[in-house]
Amino acid sequence: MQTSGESTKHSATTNSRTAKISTTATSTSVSSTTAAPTTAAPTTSTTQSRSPVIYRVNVGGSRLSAMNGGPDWLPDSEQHPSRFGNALWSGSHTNTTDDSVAMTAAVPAGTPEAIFHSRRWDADTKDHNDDTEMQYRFPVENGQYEVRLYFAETYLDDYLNRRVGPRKFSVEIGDEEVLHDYDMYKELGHDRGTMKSFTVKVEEGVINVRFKHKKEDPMLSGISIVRVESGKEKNGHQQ
Ligand SMILES: [Ca+2]
Ligand SMILES: [Ca+2]
Ligand SMILES: [Ca+2]
Repeated sequence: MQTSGESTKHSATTNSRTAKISTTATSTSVSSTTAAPTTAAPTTSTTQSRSPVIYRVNVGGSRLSAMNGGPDWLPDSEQHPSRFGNALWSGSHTNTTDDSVAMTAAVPAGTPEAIFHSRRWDADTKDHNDDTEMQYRFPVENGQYEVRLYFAETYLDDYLNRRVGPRKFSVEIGDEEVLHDYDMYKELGHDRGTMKSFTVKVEEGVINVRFKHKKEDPMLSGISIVRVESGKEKNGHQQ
């Protein structure tokens, strides 16, 4: 069982929604490009020094070197939780697997498989009203960004999914719900990683991503923030 009996204290400071992310030009402010093959477009090594990736966090694990330019994946382990997350308040914990994780075409080329070997899951308390949800906040200059969330169900297998699952949670970026009752086992099965991308326009200098319980514990393997310019990613460089 991933749920822990550990109680968590509500933190008004970290749980407040100060982020305001406005809608983009289209009718929906946040667009999902879950499985678009374009996200896995091949890149050349010459774009390494101009990567538009602003942040990478290996959620639940240790620091990982970037495989094709851009910033390293920063640690977010039990011992060294990310400064961008709220692990100390949310009651979230980490876990790892040694099993290999297959990756869908939505995962950008050059993404280290190792990011899927570690994860952070947010313990739920008995009283949902008193629970602090897991969140990540990234300070950024105002502008347009792509928020990339890396998911793999490395805990629930068929047996556990039937016994304690399904795992379902929602994700908010700013005040916008971008994933509703996401069931990654249903979508991916066991030990298969994917990336979901959401484009947001930031007007108040911060990107705030929250993971909201529905059933079992929200779980995340990695997160990255990519700057978008003029509706396109700078240099067309993806990862
Ligand atoms: Ca929590
Ligand atoms: Ca496994
Ligand atoms: Ca990870």
